[in-house]
Amino acid sequence: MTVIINDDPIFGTVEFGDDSGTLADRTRAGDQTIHELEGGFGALVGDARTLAEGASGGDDDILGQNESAVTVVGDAFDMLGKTRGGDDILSARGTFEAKAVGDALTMSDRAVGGNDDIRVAGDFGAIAYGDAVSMTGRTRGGDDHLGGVTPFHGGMELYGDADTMSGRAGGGDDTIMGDDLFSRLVGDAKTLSDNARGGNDVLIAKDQNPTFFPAITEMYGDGLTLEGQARGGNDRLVSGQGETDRMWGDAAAMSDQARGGADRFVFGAENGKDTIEDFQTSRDRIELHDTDVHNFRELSALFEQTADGVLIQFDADNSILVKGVSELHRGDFLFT
Ligand SMILES: [Ca+2]
Ligand SMILES: [Ca+2]
Ligand SMILES: [Ca+2]
Ligand SMILES: [Ca+2]
Repeated sequence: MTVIINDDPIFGTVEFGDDSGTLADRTRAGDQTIHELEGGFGALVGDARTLAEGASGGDDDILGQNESAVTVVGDAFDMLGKTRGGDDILSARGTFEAKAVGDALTMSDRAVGGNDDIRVAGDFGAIAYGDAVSMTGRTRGGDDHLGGVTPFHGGMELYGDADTMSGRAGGGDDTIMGDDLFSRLVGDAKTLSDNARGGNDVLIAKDQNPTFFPAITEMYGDGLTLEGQARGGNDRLVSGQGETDRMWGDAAAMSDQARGGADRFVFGAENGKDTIEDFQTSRDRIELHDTDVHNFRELSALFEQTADGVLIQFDADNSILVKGVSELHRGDFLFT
């Protein structure tokens, strides 16, 4: 039994799976299937407006399709106190813009996100967060799977946990798959600050579809920015075939006290023209799978020192630029 309200100040019409108010006192919300294919909804929410005081979200299956913009949320607008999100299956398709949030718009206190499976498709833009837009307090993100498409170059942004993580928020171990066109894949959040901690994530760029424009994928193992004393996780970033990947194992910008993890950068044959932006010798590693190069002696013959770092030039169309390093050693590589 779902509840529809028509007067939400942000979303207009909102459909809630269980309750348009607050669920508390150890209530467990039901497992709903909500499929709205006709549009007219600003937001679909799996369980309630607010989960508080021991409440937990159900395991919902939610699909929202709209001719303008649609937002699909797995559990609630807000999760606070000791609450838990369900393991939801979410799909948002907007003719203009699609947004999906695995658990709640805001998670605070000791809220824990569920393990969600999330797909977004927006012709002019798609964005998804595995757990929340904002995570504060001692919240924990779940282990989510995210993916999607943007047919018209709108750009897709996928965040394993949140937009912002602060306090002692911790990210889950997420798996994030890219698109053919422009994708930004982020293991944890756009910004991690205070004592936030990133999870151990897997980011996979999609192989280039030759009928499309050249694909560009930006991958960040933890965030765009690590502030305060934030810590990154140990992430795995997998290059897509034939496209341009820009890869940061940790973040593009880090404060003096922030620390990254030990990351793996993974490449196969026909990797395209890729860049590793923040390689840390003797901490991170580069894995080469099924390439024509089988050992370090063969590989080092392809090294070229440039002003930006070491360029590994396989051929005219395929290379890896390892920025900011003056030399690379045998121990920096794995061959399989
Ligand atoms: Ca739910
Ligand atoms: Ca989640
Ligand atoms: Ca997550
Ligand atoms: Ca991470």
